[in-house]
Amino acid sequence: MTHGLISDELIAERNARARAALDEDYAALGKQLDRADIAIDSITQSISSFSVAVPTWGAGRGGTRFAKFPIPGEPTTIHEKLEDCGVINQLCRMTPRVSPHFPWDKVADYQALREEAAAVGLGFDAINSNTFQDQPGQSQSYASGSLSSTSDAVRQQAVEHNIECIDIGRQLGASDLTVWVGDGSNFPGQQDLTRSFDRYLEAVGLIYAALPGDWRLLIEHKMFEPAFYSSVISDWGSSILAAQELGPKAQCLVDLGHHAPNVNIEQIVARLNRFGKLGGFHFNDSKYGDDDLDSGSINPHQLFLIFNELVEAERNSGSSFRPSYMIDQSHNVTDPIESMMMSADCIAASYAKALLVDRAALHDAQERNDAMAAFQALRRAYNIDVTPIVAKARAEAGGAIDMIATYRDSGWRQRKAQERQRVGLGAGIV
Ligand SMILES: [Mn+2]
Repeated sequence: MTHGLISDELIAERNARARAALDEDYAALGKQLDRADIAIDSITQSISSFSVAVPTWGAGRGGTRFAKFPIPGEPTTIHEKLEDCGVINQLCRMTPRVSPHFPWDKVADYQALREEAAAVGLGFDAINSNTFQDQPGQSQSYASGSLSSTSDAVRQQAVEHNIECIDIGRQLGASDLTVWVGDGSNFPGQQDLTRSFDRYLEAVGLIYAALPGDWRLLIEHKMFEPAFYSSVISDWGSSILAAQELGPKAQCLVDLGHHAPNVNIEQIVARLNRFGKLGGFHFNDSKYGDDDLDSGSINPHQLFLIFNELVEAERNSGSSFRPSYMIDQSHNVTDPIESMMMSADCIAASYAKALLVDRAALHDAQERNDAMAAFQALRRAYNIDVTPIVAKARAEAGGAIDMIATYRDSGWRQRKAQERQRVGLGAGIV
């Protein structure tokens, strides 16, 4: 399954060294959870079935608008990116799908690309279109917007690109199209705030009409950047209005870094789910106004509260609840493989903690308006160290108990530094 990646013998050998401590910690946690009538194995089972996609563009070092500092051995082609994503999944066993971005990941033969991904244990997740930058040979420019452009020809080009993404996605076995537009304005008065949204709705309606029956169109909002005064799809309000206008196959995608500071994101989750519009998540963290830091690195409590709502939604919605989860961060100072493994670990841990919440006690306290009891129901779960659960789920699936140590021992990046073409110095972005 994972030929050519990290040797399974190395993983087994490293795991053998860490196994006794893990078993001891897992047994101790099991006893602790027993006292609360929770069977630890049922939580481990849920974590084993949990997965989150990784983006192809996250496999390379990111940058800022000031600079990008590449590392030797970082991937530059879609083929190398698939290899690195294969390593991430091989060690963490939680990221079996890759989310590609077009035209960045364009190839001549998508059937071959699908087979290449399968050979390193991967499938494809949501397809991401790109109408926020111009490509060589493109007839129209997105300098003044794409799907909301005042120009018919620009809108048509943007629509056609998205329809091409659907076609590529069908060949790759995907079933979601994520549409994020950078459209917006930098000056008050620059753009008619109503007409730009109308033009967007009309254009995205044409993409919606081209969706195959079992596909979803995920609308990703972003408060600002690249536009700094107004964005056409700036918030979850604009997003859900568009999704409701389009129809049932259109849903909203929440990127954790795309809100105003301190916005109550868990409440947005509850609202979107209530109206069947919670389509997916892009996980990252932010301290100020960015959307780039590693998931849970700044505010793990927020991540837990979000998963608390997701678990509520899961219980209330049954099989219709299938949000598309993806890690969307920019790794400027770390090896992207290490960041994505640890982010997947942190996301799964937040999910595990949310599964530990005593929901009967929580709901009872809520009905009785006992604020402290309700808060304690959450706090008790949040305070539990679930590390052994996530590590156990990973190890049972063949992953590494100590992911970073195993990865560093493997010498993967050093080996790739010999084999891969060095990344040139260049501008930042993404
Ligand atoms: Mn995103």
